[in-house]
Amino acid sequence: MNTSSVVLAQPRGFCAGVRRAIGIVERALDLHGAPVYVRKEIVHNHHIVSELQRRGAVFVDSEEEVPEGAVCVFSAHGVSPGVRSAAADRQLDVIDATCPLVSKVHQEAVRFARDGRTILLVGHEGHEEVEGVLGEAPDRIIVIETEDDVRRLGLPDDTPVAVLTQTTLSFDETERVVEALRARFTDLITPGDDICYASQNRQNAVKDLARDNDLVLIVGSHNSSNSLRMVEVARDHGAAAHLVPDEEHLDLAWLKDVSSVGVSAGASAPEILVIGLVARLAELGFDQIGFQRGAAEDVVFSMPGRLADPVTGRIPSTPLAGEIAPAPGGKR
Ligand code: 2E7
Ligand code: F3S
Repeated sequence: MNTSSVVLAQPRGFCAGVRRAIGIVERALDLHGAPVYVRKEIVHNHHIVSELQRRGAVFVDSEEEVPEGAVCVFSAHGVSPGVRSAAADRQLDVIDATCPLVSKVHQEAVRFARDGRTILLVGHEGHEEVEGVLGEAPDRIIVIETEDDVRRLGLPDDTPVAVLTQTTLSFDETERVVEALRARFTDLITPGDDICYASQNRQNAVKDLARDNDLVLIVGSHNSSNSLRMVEVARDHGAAAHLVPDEEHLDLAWLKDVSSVGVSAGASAPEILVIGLVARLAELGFDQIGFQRGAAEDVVFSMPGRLADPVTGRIPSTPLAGEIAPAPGGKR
């Protein structure tokens, strides 16, 4: 008898910032009608982007591409002050979907720069979140990624520094970089909690999945930093692991000699894609489905007051996972 199994991670998938960001675009479409312009991908997931496009969102790379005076949503990853002022110059009607946990890092950057510290921002150069924070104090922020970067920093060891990080990094890897910084700099401060609750919880769940299963599959798009980190965490903890944008990208060669598959999803990946992958695995004989016992998440971020109902003044609640983005062609 075939006893191949699948275990679903808990928690997995949408975080509070993603639910809020997608809800903001949906609400803006309801209030203003199409088109609603969105600067950059609202979250890094191809399925979400195409579903919102189908409903009338227009995704642009720059605020300069948005017609003057039009509604423009800023993505969950945040923007630099330069982008905000360019949008104001074009008199755009801005709705900000920046995750509140990213806004907190912006505020820290402003505060440390004002205090005269050099800010070492641990993160991936070119990622939108890093670009946004960097823009808060471009002359005072240096982006670093690895322990080697720490060694290469051309700063005196007694430079007053502050350490901030991208919110979606690998917790363990970042600890190593921060330790190297602590070992080198004599006047260093770090708030230390920039990696968000959702990244930490998903990574912790993936560690257990990797210990208990031969293979770990992470549902997420290729530009999703937190999803990529989950793949790395699984590999670091002994499992073969792959990123799977959707079930069509499942490579059957990965399943050779595998009897148990752990499945999780990045913070921007909708549950519908997880269901599709699990259904495909079941067709292939992985039909014993189990669930990890993991922490329930109850974090909810409120929607901007700007999206209140014009008649009742009520601010809509943030949509729950599963209410968002049905399968292509599905009904709401
Ligand atoms: C915003 C932030 O959209 P994502 O895949 O983004 P990353 O940063 O992981 O590429 O996931 C949700 C999200 C995570 N972080 C949104 Cl700052
Ligand atoms: Fe925010 Fe973390 Fe999600 S930074 S958008 S809660 S992955």
